[in-house]
Amino acid sequence: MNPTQLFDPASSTYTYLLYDEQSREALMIDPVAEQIERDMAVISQLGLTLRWAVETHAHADHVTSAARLAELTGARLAAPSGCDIGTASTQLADGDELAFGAERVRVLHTPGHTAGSVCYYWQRASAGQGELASTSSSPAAKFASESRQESRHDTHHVFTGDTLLIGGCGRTDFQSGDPALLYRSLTEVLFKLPDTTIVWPGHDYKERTQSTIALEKSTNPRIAGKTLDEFVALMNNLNLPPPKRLEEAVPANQRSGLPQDAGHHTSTVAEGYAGDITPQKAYEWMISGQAVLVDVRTDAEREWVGFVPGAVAVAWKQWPGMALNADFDQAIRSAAQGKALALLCRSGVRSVAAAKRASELGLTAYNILGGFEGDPDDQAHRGHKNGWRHAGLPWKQN
Ligand SMILES: N[C@@H](CCC(=O)N[C@@H](CS)C(=O)NCC(=O)O)C(=O)O
Repeated sequence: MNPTQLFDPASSTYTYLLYDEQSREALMIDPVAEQIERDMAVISQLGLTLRWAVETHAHADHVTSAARLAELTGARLAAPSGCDIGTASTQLADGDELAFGAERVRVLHTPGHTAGSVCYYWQRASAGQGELASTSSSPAAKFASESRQESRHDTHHVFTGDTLLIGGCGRTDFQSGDPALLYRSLTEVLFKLPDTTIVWPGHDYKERTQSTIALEKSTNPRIAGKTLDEFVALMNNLNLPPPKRLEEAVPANQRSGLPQDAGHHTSTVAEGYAGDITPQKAYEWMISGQAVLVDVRTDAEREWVGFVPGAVAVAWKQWPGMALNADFDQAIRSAAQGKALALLCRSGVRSVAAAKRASELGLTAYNILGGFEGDPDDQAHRGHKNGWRHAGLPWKQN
């Protein structure tokens, strides 16, 4: 099956879902924060297990949902090693491969739009027969009617991020951009792929969906027939306005979209819930009786990783499958007893979703930054940067 192409209209960003038809293991490229519910629904409708959430670079125009996807699905985060995305446990170099079932994508380092930018090349292992059910009531058929899921089975695919766009290419005027490096990446790396390779761009601003290497090589007005000097001159004179979300997006994407730790501030105001608080503040509130500490992790996490004595357990989702806890509303209402809630999860992602839901129910709910285990460090080890345990607050293990 060709990749499933998903679109975010606000940023004209394409997200791609690739999967192995036998094992149903999947990999998602460049997910967008605002589309997480759609993406989770697609993963579930197709019956997939997401193994990887990956980035082509640290985006400047939208914020990724990679960390939240990882939290919700158990997927691992992978990002190009030159992009300063320290939250990704797998740092990718040229030639690395990421496997999902029997399929694998290969990393092509293609600097130019940014120094760390990569493309992903997928030469499909299997030439399956397709599987869109013919009955219109099946989940796959319903999903196919709402998105661009191709029933074709092309063999060679390249996901080009912002390195190569249809009839264009990524700009090179910020974030370590370099037009000479981009020229080399286009002509020496991408244009050396088989001509029939399908080009799946990171954006399109004119509703085009795909191209091929042969077509871009011969018709792309930025690069076709251009010398290095001509290309560099053209790129240096684009005079494009900066992306509207540049200042916000790059730092957020370098944390895989995780919320910023608010340090020692008491709380920060957040959209849809009462705010973010440090673990220290949550502990103070719990022992003074000002708030109820609610652990929204799964039973399995509390049992195996550790728990906070005195916290009330109300799971947001449950393992296995991470299905939403159907009793959440009722349980969180009875946990509150008229007090504010401080919600704790693994690293402060699920607790935001739970705090938003509790707020919809009329409760005052805060998110505890960094959760129980904290954000991963450069080695993907949790507990060294932030979070409840890092702060030395009380906890126990069974
Ligand atoms: N208008 C968009 C940004 C458009 C833009 O600058 N896109 C970047 C990728 S983030 C690019 O490289 N564009 C190449 C081009 O437009 O030629 C926004 O404000 O977010």
